[in-house]
Amino acid sequence: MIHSTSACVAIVDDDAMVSASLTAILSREGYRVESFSSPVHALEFLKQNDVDAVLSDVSMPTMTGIELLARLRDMATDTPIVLMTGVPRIEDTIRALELGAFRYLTKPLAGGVVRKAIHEAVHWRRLTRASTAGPALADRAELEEAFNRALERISMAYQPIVSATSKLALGHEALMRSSEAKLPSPPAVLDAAEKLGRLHALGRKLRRIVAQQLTSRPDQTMFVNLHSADLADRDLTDPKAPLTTHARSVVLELTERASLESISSLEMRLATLRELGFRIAVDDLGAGYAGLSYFARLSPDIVKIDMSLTRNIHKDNVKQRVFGSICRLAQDLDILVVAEGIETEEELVTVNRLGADLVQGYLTGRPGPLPPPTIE
Ligand code: G
Ligand code: MN
Repeated sequence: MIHSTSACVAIVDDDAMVSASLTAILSREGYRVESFSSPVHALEFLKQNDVDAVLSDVSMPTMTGIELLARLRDMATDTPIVLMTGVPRIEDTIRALELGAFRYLTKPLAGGVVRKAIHEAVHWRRLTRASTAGPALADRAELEEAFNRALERISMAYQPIVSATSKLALGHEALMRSSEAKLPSPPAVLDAAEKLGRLHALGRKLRRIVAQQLTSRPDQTMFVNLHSADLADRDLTDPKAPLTTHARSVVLELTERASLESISSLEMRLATLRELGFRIAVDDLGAGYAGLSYFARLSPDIVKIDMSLTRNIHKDNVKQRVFGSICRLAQDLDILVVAEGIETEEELVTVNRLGADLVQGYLTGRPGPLPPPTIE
């Protein structure tokens, strides 16, 4: 895919061969690539220039990728960093998560894995920037029309979240679906809402649909994704708002990736939501920006571990150890663990053994209409 205004990616790797092949892969995608064999030089460049994503090796002689990440965080940049390592070590993985590495990839790397990680990193970066740099006026009118149509026709699909042992559905995650041709995917709709400053309108619409569903199905526990901007919407905590009346049946999912809010105000808003009866989940743990420290401070009721950690977990010792550590931490804090993106029996067996309470994924149920109530 060629990006309209091409995004800039910095590659940091002391291995010239790896660097050349990554440069080729990403250049073909239309990215502008700056490559550095020395992390020190990369850091110099990153101090002066704004890049959309950094792809860095972990073990390098002058400075490790983890140190580079720490230095960038000291500079208070939001630039997402994707780390790659040939020798995955548990300490590094945990440190990378703490520092908020965007992804932690294991070499040898398939081109597709790199492309996906960088694409998501750049997309994330653009989303966080969107509020400051709005679209041009002509584009804006067109975008607004498309967004309004999308909003009118939006629907929800429901994916079961099941017990890791009994496989019985204990709840469903409500997932946005768009039938607007110009904004065909949930990220496209979110992106448009963000650019247009219409996030609250979108959030309200989604919550209204879920509330309607709960009115006819009060037996359900519904997991609802919140954009961090929704936390500032008064409708969310309005006792008369449609979803608030069902608060005790609702788990609000806060994505780790999205929130850059100051934790103190975030904590206050979450306390209000809890008083209303909502439960709180941290979504996508392990894939995000803010890392484990964020998760610990929110003390959620539920934590959902991202599919980047569960994919092929049965074959990956480091993933197993990270997953196991998160489960133990969660257990100590009385937090339920949901393993996301479970596609195979092997993954299910492994996450169950490591301590996941609940699982969600194509293996145990695809997103779709809510199944009819079971008659007891
Ligand atoms: O970020 P969040 O966890 O809310 O995203 C859920 C998304 O993941 C949905 O779009 C859903 O369709 C998708 N999804 C759910 N289960 C699986 C799975 O087993 N594999 C993959 N690849 N995607 C999944
Ligand atoms: Mn979710």
